[in-house]
Amino acid sequence: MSIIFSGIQPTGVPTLGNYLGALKNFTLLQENNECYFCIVDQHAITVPQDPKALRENTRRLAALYIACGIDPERSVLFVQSEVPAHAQLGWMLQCVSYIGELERMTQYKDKSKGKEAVSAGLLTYPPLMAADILLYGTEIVPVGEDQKQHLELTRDLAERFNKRYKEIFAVPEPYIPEVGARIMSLVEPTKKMSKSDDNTKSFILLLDDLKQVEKKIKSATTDSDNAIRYDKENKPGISNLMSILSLCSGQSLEQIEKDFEGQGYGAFKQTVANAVAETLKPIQDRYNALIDSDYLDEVLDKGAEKANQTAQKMLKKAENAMGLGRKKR
Ligand code: ATP
Ligand code: LTN
Repeated sequence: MSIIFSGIQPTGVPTLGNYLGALKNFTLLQENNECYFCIVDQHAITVPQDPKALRENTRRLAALYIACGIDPERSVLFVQSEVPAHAQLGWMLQCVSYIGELERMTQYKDKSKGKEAVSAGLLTYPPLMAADILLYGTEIVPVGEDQKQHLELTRDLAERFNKRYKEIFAVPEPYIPEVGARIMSLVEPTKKMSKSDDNTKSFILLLDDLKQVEKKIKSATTDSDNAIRYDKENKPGISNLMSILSLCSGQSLEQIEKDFEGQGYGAFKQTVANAVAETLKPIQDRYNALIDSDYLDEVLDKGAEKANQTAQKMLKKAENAMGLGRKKR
């Protein structure tokens, strides 16, 4: 049994990429582990957010966590800003981070590129993420490929703090799935599928209308060689659709290659569309039943209470180690 932590930003409706790369694994991991799943609204405000939309997206994401299979009886589900220890430890970890290492983060470079006004929070995003993780004694962090660098920095910060002050933090390991860690854009299959992409055809959102989903998959960029073969370098579009089909249907990539030998892209795309629709339909049904329920608030209230209890203990240890406050608490 390990301690697991992961977070998703409420910056819109999660994509099929978020589901296959992260959410789906969360549900598998909760079977035998102590899990904390967080809606990281404080990370979301590192770029401007409309306050009303942020609240809606926070609630929506909570409902989607449960709709995707997170069981609130087994896992602690909560909103980051409702557990103040995250921001408190985040500040302390900023003070052990170096500006140089933060400036080297590729997510920071990508998100700040070409922008006139970049918030300080976008730069100091990783120490807040490290605080999320370290507060719970986390051993394993399930994430998509894009978060690997942030996890390495989290490990560095934990080790630096432990060495400089006191051994209090567990040093966490990333858990990155072999297939699905990087679901690609349907329009430009060399870029990751992202809910912040300007082109809505490039992503599938978990709450997209299923007819739209079919259309998006049918118009996905492929190639002209008309063979269904997994080759990420030369056939990124087809390989991406094969990964999606494999994860949604449970078939291996080899099996898919065999099944579609000699068949055209039309039939293949239809099969992918059907498999995605079958995956999304039950999630959408459960979501619709949850979104306006009092149950959702009860789960989040209870989650925040449990998370606060655990997080406070670690926060106190860190404050004691650093010498904050008048006396040891
Ligand atoms: P954006 O959609 O704005 O790029 P994001 O999806 O990177 O944001 P989150 O919503 O916080 O940010 O991501 C939640 C989880 O989903 C993370 O673990 C992340 O690694 C994973 N993830 C995001 N995009 C993909 C993708 N295309 N394929 C696989 N996993 C992904
Ligand atoms: N940085 C992540 C979201 C995130 C996270 C975390 C993931 C914030 N805190 C803690 C895992 C553990 C992202 O952008 N996807």
